[in-house]
Formats: sequence, C-alpha cells, structure tokens
Amino acid sequence: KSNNILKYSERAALCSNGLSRRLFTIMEQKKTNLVLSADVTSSKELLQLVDKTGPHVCMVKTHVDILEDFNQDVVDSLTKLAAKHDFLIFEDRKFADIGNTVVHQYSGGLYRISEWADVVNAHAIPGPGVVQGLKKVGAPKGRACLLIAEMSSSGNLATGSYTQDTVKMAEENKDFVIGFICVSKISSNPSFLHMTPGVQLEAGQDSLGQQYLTPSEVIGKRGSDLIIVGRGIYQAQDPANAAKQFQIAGYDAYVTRMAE
Ligand code: 6AU
Repeated sequence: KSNNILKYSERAALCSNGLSRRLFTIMEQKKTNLVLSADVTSSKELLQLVDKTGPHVCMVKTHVDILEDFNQDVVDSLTKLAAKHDFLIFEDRKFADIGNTVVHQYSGGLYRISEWADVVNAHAIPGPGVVQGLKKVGAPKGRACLLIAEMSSSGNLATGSYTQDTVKMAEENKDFVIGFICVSKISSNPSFLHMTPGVQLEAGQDSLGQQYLTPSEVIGKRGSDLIIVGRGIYQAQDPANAAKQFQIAGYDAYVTRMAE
C-alpha cells in the first residue's frame, strides 16, 4: 500500500520516530491535517490566535524571531496551549549553516529553540552536517527535523536533483528527519511527513512571490499530508472559523483520496 491510501493510524504504526508517530495519532484523533502558521508579531495576539484555533490543528508553526516582545513566558504559555489542545510545536527557523553553527543557533541565543520546539526545519544546502548538528542537540531531547525539499515561492531553486538529493539526505537520517517541506509527494516511504505551505481556499499569489494552491489540490492531487496555512487563517475576520474551514477542506481531501 502506498502512503496515499494508508490511514494516519496505519502510518503511525510504521514510524520509528516518536514525534511522527504522535503527529499521525493526533491527526487521526482530531481529524485534522492542518498546521497553523502563526505569523503574528505580538505575543498576546499569538497566544489568543493559538487558543482560538487550537481545536482545529495538529501543529502550530511559529517564527519566534518576528515577535516584538519575545520572552520565556511566551514559550511557557505556548507549551501549555499545546498540552490543552493536543498539538505539536514547530519553529520555522529554516537552519541553513554548518553543523557547528546550527548547534548554537538551535540550543542557545535568546530563543533556546531546542528547549520548547518539538520540530524544526532546515535547508539541505549545507549538506548532511546541518542535520548532524541539529541531531546532536535535538535527538537527546526527543526532537525532530523537517528538510526543505521544495518551496512554494515563485522562481525558487529547490527543484529537480536538489529535491531528490534532499530526499536521500532524509533517508540517511531517518532517526531524526521525519519528513519534508514540499509542494508535492516526493517520497513513497509512508513514515515520512509531507508538509505543504502556500495554501488558501482559492489558488493565487501574493505580491512577493508566494504561490497558493487549494487544500484539495495539495492533499488530493499532489499527495501531500499536511497543509500549512498562515494568512488564510490569521487575517480572516474570524480565525477560528477559518481554521475550521481549512480543517474540513484538508480532511475531506484526505478521506476522498483514500476512497479513490
Ligand atoms: O500562508 P502564508 O503564505 O501566510 O504563510 C506561509 C508560511 C510562512 C512561510 O515562512 C512558510 O509558510 N513557508 C515555508 C516553510 C513552512 O518552511 C516554506 C516555503 O516554501 N514557503 C512558505 O510559505 O510562515
């Protein structure tokens, strides 16, 4: 059976990494493949948004370095919300440096990302050292990483052999790399998560190169597993209701795909 027709619970059972197993289990239980991209700049706004939309998501993605008022309380509150609503926390740090540098960027500085983020992502451009550096810090804490194998932005260079080589890098580090940021299904291994940004209820683009596809295109046609939605939710008049709409659209596309 390919990962297109396996249920989340069946895929959970195939995962050796505890975090991907947990994510598939949450997806099955909460009936959602929606990741909220909580790209707001005040911590109060962030926590309110996450509390309102929490019932509809399996994961919340942060850009902690865009917060104007970051402090330890923010991550403590976010962690409490993660327990309350049962979702994972993904810091979208996009590490892209040599192993020794990412060790410090991941564990130290102002944000101490490895202390609170379940999942982070990294570009493959530096080679396997970036994964080895992150793994050194994250693996003992039970963390995991996604590799950016494709991007949603127009004219991006993550295509062709770059994408294929990124998949290989993930396969060689399966204990720590649990999947990809991508815009299509790029691996048939059912334990890998495919997570796709650039999602709105209608296809289109923004003025700075972002390109949008619909949940049914991403999950149904392109065979991805999770939709990552930012402005489609937090810029809506009613973010909780918008999150619910994306939850339904994403989950319906998964159910339809399995029935085909
Ligand atoms: O829904 P949006 O367009 O408001 O937000 C999309 C989010 C942003 C981007 O930084 C991120 O997804 N993103 C990523 C990630 C998740 O790594 C990769 C990419 O290729 N495109 C993209 O938009 O927080």
